[in-house]
Amino acid sequence: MAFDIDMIKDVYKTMGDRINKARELTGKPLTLSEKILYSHLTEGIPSQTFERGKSYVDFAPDRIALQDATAQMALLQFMQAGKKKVAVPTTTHCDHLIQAKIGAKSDLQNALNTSNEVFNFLESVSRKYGLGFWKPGAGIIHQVVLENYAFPGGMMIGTDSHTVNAGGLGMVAIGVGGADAVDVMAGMPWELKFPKLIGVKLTGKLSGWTAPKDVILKVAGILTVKGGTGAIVEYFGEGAKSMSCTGKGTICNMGAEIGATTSTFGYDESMERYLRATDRSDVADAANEVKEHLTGDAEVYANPEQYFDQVIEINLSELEPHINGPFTPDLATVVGEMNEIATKNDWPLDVEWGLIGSCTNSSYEDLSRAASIAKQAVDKGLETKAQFGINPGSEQVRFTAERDGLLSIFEDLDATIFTNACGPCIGQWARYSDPKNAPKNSIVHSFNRNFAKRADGNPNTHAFVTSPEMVAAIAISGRLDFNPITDTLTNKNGEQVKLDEPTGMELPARGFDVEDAGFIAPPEDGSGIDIKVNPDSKRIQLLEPFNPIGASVKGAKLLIKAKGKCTTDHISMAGPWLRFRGHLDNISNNTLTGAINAFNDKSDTVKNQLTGEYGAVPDTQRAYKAAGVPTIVVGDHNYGEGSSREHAAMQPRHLGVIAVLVKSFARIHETNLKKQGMLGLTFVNETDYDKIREDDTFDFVDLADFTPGKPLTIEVTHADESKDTILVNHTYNAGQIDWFKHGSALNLIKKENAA
Ligand code: MIC
Ligand code: SF4
Repeated sequence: MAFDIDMIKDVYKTMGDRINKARELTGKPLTLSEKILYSHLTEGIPSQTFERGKSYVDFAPDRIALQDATAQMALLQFMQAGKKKVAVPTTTHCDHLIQAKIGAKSDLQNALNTSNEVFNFLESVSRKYGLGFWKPGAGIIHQVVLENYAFPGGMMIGTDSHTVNAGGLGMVAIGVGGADAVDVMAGMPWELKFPKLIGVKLTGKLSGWTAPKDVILKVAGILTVKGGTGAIVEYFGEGAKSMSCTGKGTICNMGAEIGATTSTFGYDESMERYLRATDRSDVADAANEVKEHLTGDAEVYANPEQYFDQVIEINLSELEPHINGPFTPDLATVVGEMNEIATKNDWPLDVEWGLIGSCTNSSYEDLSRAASIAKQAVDKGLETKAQFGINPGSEQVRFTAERDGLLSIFEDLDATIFTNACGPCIGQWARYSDPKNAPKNSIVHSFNRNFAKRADGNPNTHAFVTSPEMVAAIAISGRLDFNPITDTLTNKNGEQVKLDEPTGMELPARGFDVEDAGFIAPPEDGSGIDIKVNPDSKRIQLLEPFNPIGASVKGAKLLIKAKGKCTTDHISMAGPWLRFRGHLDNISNNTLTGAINAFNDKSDTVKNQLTGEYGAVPDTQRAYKAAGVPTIVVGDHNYGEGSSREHAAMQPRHLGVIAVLVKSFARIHETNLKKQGMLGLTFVNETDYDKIREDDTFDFVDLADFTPGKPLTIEVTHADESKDTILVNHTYNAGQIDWFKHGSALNLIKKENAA
């Protein structure tokens, strides 16, 4: 039986009327995305239509998920909101704070030893405010959500960019910063700009070595890391129906890597099978009754060009296996072309590690397909050249895979089975003792992100993203350019052998099983629970409200002009810093340390305009703060790409940065800046980026007249006294300007609650 089945039934009860009304108002057939959006308006039955890419809309999501690394800040903020209980079903998942080093058992124990303070904090806050709690080892948030909470036609938000994974079960599931989650936990509407719609028509059928992962690796190659920004990607067509539900989850998951707001698929038999296999026949039965509302209208799928802003068509029968990378997930290479491209670019061809797992590819089906390749290696007398690591997605998957002998196949190849957690995917991989000076090498994995230093902290690691079965094949061969479709390998007896195509099981033939899934339900009434935070704690710090920046900003200095890719990993690195996610002042010591200074091409070395000396970014910024000098950060395109972590906004805010001025933003990061009462601005003329010099001073000329839709003016004074006046755009609506005026969105909630 499913969690919160009554809530799900309520959603289905009201859906039909809302969708019919939306169809009437828009005067056209509807995509699935529109059906879900229009049936989740705060106002209930829609009374108006919205303009895609323009209108800000208030939504009422059905549920929320938090993961340990972001939950700390989200819950610290929620504790200030003055509420007794969360207003919608919410869960906390402990998955990011677990290192991958020796193997599941000792790594989990080590995580408990080192992060118990944080886990205890999260558990007691969850109990107090009525959140379900998934303990360390229970699994990766998005797999656990897919297995337990996602439901077709639902809308959820989560404080992690890969919340979008739940689109595999037909949801509109969106990654947000903690402050957005706090709004919904506090019973307020959740605001989002009505997304644009990209339709992806899938024809044909996957076969052989091609996997669902290749669909999204191909789409990433087409759309690039920012091509999906502000849009929902809706997949449809015969090819979509022919894929498993968890395969669809993989595709939606990596929609985060193209900047998409989310991705989704219409309800079909694969989803029904998955719901029944995961003990949710009640959801499947309820969904079957409202089936027509859980997929796009037939007219839309018959003439997609008329209804989507952009349409892409992919023939699965012709799709080839891909390997994307290094350093960015959209650099797509077809497996057979890797030799030429890698040689040309001097990417190491020897592969040292193959890692299978992450929220993207850690389902039972994924493990079974990869295991079918691993088994051949054993049977055909092959020795693996690279090392192997496996992170199962959840305890349910792990337990079942162990029962069915899949894990022992990997162990026969000396694979390390890591904890059911994020592990290497989030830099929690203790691979080197001195990662900064580690050698150039290649690894392949089935994760979603491969930014520099992400997995192991080594800037020289070239990480490539591919399907789990291809990871297995490449790890066995030890070569990045191995093409299992054409190439042979030499076995122990000196014979040439070929790997057969992978085979797998969509769902376990004997059903899923688990002894302790790792869930702790909250008590009915948690109001008596006392949350204690030690004021000397290095890990958790209660939050102080931010002071408003005010309408008069003069004499601001440039902290850094970042050049090229500046992801949230560059702004607030994960890995070893994850341990400070609940302590704003401590984690602020990593602020922008990964960003490349446009004036010297170095990271973490910027000029302090007060002394003329060069120093680390956090130290320099603290010096400005101590001197009471405001600062701004300048950046390139898609600034803040990557994750939902609001630390990337809160840290600069805490240290006294007042504005971030860039060529363009990633969606979640832009909202996070707004929520924390900062200025997130974009150049009206991108070339003005080139006018910014190292010794510049900035006066905000018309901030007192901060109005929706009206650009702001900044006067830039250079060191030689010459001046440039530059115009900057913003996307603040009236409510968001109010957050700015109050110092943060949370300050406003508190004020409204107190009134
Ligand atoms: C990631 O994949 O980068 C993370 C870690 O899951 C982040 C969230 C975080 O920074 O905690 C994400 O994707 O949102
Ligand atoms: Fe965890 Fe990696 Fe997924 Fe982020 S992308 S939730 S770090 S497994």
